[in-house]
Amino acid sequence: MNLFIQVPCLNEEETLPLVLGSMPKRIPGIGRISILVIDDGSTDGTIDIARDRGVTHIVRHTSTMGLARSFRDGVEYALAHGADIVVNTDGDNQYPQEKIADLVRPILRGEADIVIGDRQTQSIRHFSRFKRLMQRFGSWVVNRAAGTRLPDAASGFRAYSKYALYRLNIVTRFSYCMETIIQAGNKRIAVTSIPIKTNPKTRESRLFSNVFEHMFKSGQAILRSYIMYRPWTVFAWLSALFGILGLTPFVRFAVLRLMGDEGNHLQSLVFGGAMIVATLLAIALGVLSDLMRTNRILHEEQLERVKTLQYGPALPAADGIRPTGRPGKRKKAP
Ligand SMILES: Nc1nc2c(ncn2[C@@H]2O[C@H](COP(=O)(O)OP(=O)(O)O)[C@@H](O)[C@H]2O)c(=O)[nH]1
Ligand SMILES: [Mg+2]
Repeated sequence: MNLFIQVPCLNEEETLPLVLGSMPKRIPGIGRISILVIDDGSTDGTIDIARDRGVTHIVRHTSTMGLARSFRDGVEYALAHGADIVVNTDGDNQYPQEKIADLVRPILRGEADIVIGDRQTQSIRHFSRFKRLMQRFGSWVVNRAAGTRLPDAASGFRAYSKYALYRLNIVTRFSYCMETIIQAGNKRIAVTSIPIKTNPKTRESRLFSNVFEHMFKSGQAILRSYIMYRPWTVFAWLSALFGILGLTPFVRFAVLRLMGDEGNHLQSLVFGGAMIVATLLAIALGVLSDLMRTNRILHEEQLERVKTLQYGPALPAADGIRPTGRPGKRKKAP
């Protein structure tokens, strides 16, 4: 089994040595461990540090393209170089590299295809109460959208099997963490999590300047992914809501007429009419997005086949035919 540990970096010269210095040298069940640094257009000495410390796998962007793109390019590189498992960790030394062995274990055993390091955010001291609450709420929303039960949806410390990487396609620019969970849940990819303790904070987050920005961007990513996978749920609820709002004034008008009221109730009827138009629009959008969903599924199947041709076959955990794994239990579809 070939493991690639990828570290996306944007100006991480100060903390990258700590990350590289704490990488595991050997992991039971893993034949080769390769470190991959993805430099997203850093202007400091990140790349020199990586080379000095003996990193030979480097993906370099000439300009900053963002974390999601860096993740995708890293995965492409790792798969092209024979990765069976890819672990993602951050360049700010937030995550405990010693835990990588635990992170890949469920994959080696054929029990899961994605393993997430649960930071146990409720006990992180430097998180404010509000941030903790938002972390919990964010994870709850993601779990609802994905049909999963994961305690820490925003954690970037994860292991992915080759199979999971074949099936995931990242399309949003931000918050690929949330997006991957929603995709995994809807595609019935086995996801699990293990508890980890994060290292002391080295610096402020560069991805988000404050909690509200984090919430806004994550919310956007969740909504977009959800509409992608469950368009009918969204548009059926919207059309039901508009439908009720639209019919109410007409029913009221009919009842009042029967009771002998001669008024024309123009305002409420105009409002009702507008709501009925909105209902029809929501139904039409539902039909269109459902057709697009069918298209997406076909495209994704094609992409999977292309990846299989490019990088060789990959099997899901539930098949339990991993070389080092014991037979996995087939999960019941939720
Ligand atoms: N490629 C890329 N990586 C970034 C960018 N911003 C932050 N990172 C990396 O993403 C990881 C997480 O960033 P960090 O600032 O610690 O955000 P946090 O997850 O909110 O703590 C680190 O490895 C950073 O080097 C970016 O714009 N592009
Ligand atoms: Mg960080």
